[in-house]
Amino acid sequence: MGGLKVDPDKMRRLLGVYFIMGSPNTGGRSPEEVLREAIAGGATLFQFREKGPGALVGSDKRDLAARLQGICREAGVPFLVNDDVPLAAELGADGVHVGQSDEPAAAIRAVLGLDKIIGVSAHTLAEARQAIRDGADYIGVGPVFPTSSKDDAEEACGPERIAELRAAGIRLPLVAIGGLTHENGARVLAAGADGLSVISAIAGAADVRASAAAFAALLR
Ligand code: TZP
Ligand code: ICP
Ligand code: MG
Repeated sequence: MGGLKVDPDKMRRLLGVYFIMGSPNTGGRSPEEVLREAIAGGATLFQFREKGPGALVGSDKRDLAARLQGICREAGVPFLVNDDVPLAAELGADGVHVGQSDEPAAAIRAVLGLDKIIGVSAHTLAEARQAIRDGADYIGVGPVFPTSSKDDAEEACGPERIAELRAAGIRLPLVAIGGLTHENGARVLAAGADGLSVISAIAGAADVRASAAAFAALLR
């Protein structure tokens, strides 16, 4: 506990190459090794998202999370947990990312503490404004492009949605997600995103390190 809410400029920098992964996303490879490679390539933030076919539960999920948290800690990369606030609290994670069907950010901050990073998925201007009122540190907007990594994903909104949110005055740190590639990432940044949130184009890449590095190059 203690400390201050994360500085927005620092938050924007952290969102740059925001890698998301769970054990179903690695094509059978070791999640620890994939995470190490992604960080070596330039991932700036990590979210543990243990969802989808074959996802671990219970103590298996917690133990994997703890190992990945250790890798992040050694590298100085913040470690966030998707949805599971009790797990984030138990591990002392750096924060959480939650969706529209989860608790509001304000309630989560009351549990986790003022200094934790809380990200909220927003698909519309109204949801973005509500996330800001609730004290979110950043919003995740997407799917920007079609994705096969989330079975209940909404329809792709295109980079236009990000430009719309910026034009409407949303200044909160904002990361784009959904179907991002080395080819389309620049368009998303040009539309006003602070960073690129990626599962399959990094976790499923033949060369994980090179893929993360290619995303990092788009930020410069
Ligand atoms: N939320 C919106 S799209 C998405 C999530 C978790 C999945 C992104 O995965 P990918 O493989 O980068 O499209
Ligand atoms: N955005 C981010 C950053 N993470 C997610 N899991 C999501 C949207 C659904
Ligand atoms: Mg959720």
